[in-house]
This record gives sequence, C-alpha cells and structure tokens, in this order.
Amino acid sequence: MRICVINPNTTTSMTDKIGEAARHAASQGTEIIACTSPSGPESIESHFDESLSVPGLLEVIRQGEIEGYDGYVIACFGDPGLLAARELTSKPVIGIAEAAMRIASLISTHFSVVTTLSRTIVIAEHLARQYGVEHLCRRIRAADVAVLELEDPASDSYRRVRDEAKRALVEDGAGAIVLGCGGMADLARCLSEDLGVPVIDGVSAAVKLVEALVELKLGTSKVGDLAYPLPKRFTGQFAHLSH
Ligand code: 5HY
Repeated sequence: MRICVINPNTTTSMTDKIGEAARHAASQGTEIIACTSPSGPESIESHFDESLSVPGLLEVIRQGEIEGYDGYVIACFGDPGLLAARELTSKPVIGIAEAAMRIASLISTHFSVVTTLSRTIVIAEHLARQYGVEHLCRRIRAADVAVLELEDPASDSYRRVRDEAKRALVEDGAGAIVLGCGGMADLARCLSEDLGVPVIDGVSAAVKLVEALVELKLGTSKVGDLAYPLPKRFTGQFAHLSH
C-alpha cells in the first residue's frame, strides 16, 4: 500500500523528519510518500496559520487522488482541514492529533499532551473535546518551544519538552505522554526511555491506523457530510476548483 503523509507547513526539513518517522513505523510493503504543502506558513502556531495551511494540504490530496494513494496522514497536531480532506477521497485520512489521542486512550487511563507554544493549547483542547477523549486527557501543556526550534540542533528543545513531560507525570498523574507536534516525531523513543512511560508520536500512530483501515478494506464514508464536494463555481485563487 502507498500512504501519503502530508506536512501542512512548508518546512521541508520537517517533512523529511516526519517521513523518516513514518517509514520507521510502517509495515513491510507499505510505501510512504512524504509531501510538503505547496503553499502556506513555514510553521503552524495559531488559528490563522492553521486556516492558511488548509488549501495547500487539500491540493496535495487532490493530486494524491490522481496518483492513486491508498490513504493519507495529516501530520500537524491541529489536524487542520481533516473533515474537508475526507470529503475529497474515499480513502482513509487520519490526523496525528486524533491518532495519538485515541492510541493513548488504549494504553492509559490518563494521558497528558506536551505541545509547542502555549497559544496552541486551546486548539488541542478543542480537539480532545471533539474526539470525546477530554475525560482521559489530564492536561494539554506547552513546552514553549517554537515549531521551527525543533529543527535547530543547537536549540535545547528536547530538554524543554522532556522537562514539561516530567511535570505532567508528577503534577497530572499522567500514565502516558502525547507529543503535540509533527516536528517532535523523532523524540518519542528517547523520551520514552528517559521518562519510563509510553510516549506517543502521532505520525507513527496515524500510519498504523491508516494501514489497519486499508487492510480492513475500510475507507472514508461517502454518505452524508463526507460525500464528495458539490460541483460549483469558485473565483479568485480557487477558480481552478470550479467543476
Ligand atoms: C505541527 N504546527 O504539528 C503543529 C504543532 C503546533 O507546524 N506542525 C506545525 O504547535 O500546533
């Protein structure tokens, strides 16, 4: 099977890291195609950034349907454009936040999330509520690490993420840690050894969920709100979407 893993921000080094984590998790026979969004912000750290990341990731899905991919991963912890993306395909589309939170709920009765900047905490809180795991998520915490600091080997982002996760174990009584950014995909194994608890990277979790759905021959329902978009005229920069 061929899974397209989309980085909705435009930082190619982060796409490479996300692709590597996805390949590490993928089963033999699964090909991972890691794609960087063709348009949008270099990092997604606000509602504004998230909204402007959506057209680019939807374009990747539209192209992916021509390529004939078997499934998609949206590798940004805000799960931007997830439902719109599901409208464009009958294949499974999994967001890394939903994947990580659901997997965490299978291996712990309480987990905490460690994300990047504190201003993004509310985005993850809304998702935990939307996914119905709010009662299992003790707290969404921020390591106050900017997304692109995760790309800088000289930054002490690992220490800050680790220390915030340690606080989550002590203060929240969390049994597992969910990493709140696609750019943290390479930290999970080290952190889990350091902390002695399961640490969930959403990219790996999402790849495994897409594989499971494809093997179960289950895809996105095309009945109701996730049916293909209705044909209509678009103007301006979206005129090419008219059909
Ligand atoms: C992400 N931003 O996973 C989110 C993390 C965040 O560019 N990739 C980003 O801070 O919400």
